[in-house]
Amino acid sequence: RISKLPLPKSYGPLGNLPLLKKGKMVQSFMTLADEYGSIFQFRLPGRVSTIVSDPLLVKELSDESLFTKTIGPALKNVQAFTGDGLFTAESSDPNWYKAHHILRPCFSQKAMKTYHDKMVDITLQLLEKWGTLKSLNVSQDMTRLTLDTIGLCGFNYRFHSLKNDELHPFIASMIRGLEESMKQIQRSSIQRSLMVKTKRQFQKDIQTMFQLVDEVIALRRSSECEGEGDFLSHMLRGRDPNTGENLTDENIRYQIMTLLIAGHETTSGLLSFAIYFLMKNQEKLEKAYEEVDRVFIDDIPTYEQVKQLTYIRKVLQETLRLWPTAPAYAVKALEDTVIGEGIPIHKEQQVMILLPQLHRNKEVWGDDVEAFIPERFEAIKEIPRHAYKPFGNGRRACIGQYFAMHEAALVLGMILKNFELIDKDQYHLKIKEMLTLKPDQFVINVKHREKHL
Ligand code: MNH
Repeated sequence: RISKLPLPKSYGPLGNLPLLKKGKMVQSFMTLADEYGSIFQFRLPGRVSTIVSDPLLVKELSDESLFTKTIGPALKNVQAFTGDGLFTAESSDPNWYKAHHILRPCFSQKAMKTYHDKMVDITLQLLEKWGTLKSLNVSQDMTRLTLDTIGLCGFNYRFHSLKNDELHPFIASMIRGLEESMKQIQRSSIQRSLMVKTKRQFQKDIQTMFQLVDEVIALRRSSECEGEGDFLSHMLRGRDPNTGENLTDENIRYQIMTLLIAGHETTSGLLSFAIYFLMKNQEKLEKAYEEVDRVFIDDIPTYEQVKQLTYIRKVLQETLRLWPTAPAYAVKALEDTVIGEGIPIHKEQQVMILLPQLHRNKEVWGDDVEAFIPERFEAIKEIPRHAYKPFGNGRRACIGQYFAMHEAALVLGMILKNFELIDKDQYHLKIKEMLTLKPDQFVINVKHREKHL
């Protein structure tokens, strides 16, 4: 019986902080879980976390009558720019309920049909760009592509970031902002109070992002009819089903920030990791080529054809198993309770679920957990529901999951239909952590494929 949680080596007032490698918090937690087990405690300055990666414990933590999502340390810092938007609102916040109901219709299967042509539009820009480049940075271009896609589908706004060499100011500020939110966790309070310049930059970046959002809203208000049915039109018109209230202007601003950020960073990482895994697993790559050649018969795929990419979908699921791009989430106990075999969790205590480690459980996946095998998802019914949580849990699960999967399958399909992937530098996977995960400095070549008849 585990009743006392393992606590890794502690360093006085710094607690366990020195055990985290700089910029590698998630990967450090994975190493610690290997050593201390699938539940352990971790002391950061001013707080204690419990870190869980055991499927049976996660099953218990997924019971929404006992536990609910809470805003963990990283998301607390992100709140500086996403406020009470969907992602960073507490479940008990009336604004969460309101926005959830107003935005839900934007993410139904049916709504995906209305985004399809716009997603194709942006993907064609990517193909055109890649056709002319000698060497390309995959993660960067995927970030450009997914930002342009969410901008166009959600807000009828064109960032034009694929057309520019420099990163769009919104992305530059967002990347710095997210990185800073993560770094803040790993600083002691003394360090924090000294970093005046960093704080000023953080505020500046937030203002840059707000400015863009305000521009998007102003543009819409000046041209009433554009963007019919997109996220923004729902937010400007939608009402709470219970109270009949609209979203406030301030809340709409936070929702736009939330959807722009949550709606592209994770999908971008997913596409980059998927390309990485396919490039390193020739036999799986051949199967994916076979499927796109069979299903994508024209240059422009239809909505239905994207839905027929069943192998590509498994590639994406397996990619999210190994590197879930939103790698952790936090829940808290609603009342004093006990999990596992007598581990007490007191009311309000936060528990962090560490997804990449949960997804490497050998009892669930077998001994070859590190191997990239999309075929695992053929028998999807056999995978215990709580052993695989790349989109979170319950009411607070990802609202954009269909959006992400449609976009990722479409883009990956179109890339494979057109290009051969060349691992020119024998890329060695290095992961960049900034709230989300992505391959760092992942540079490849592509070559046009001979057209198959
Ligand atoms: Mn998404 C919540 C992962 C794509 C918008 N998302 C979550 C959560 C995970 C997640 C995990 C739960 C976090 C938590 O419990 O704290 N999301 C992903 C992944 C992808 C993704 C792995 C792509 C791959 N997400 C998207 C897209 C959008 C989006 C695309 C929007 C267009 N996600 C959200 C929003 C929430 C969320 C909004 C918060 C939902 C809520 O709490 O009501």
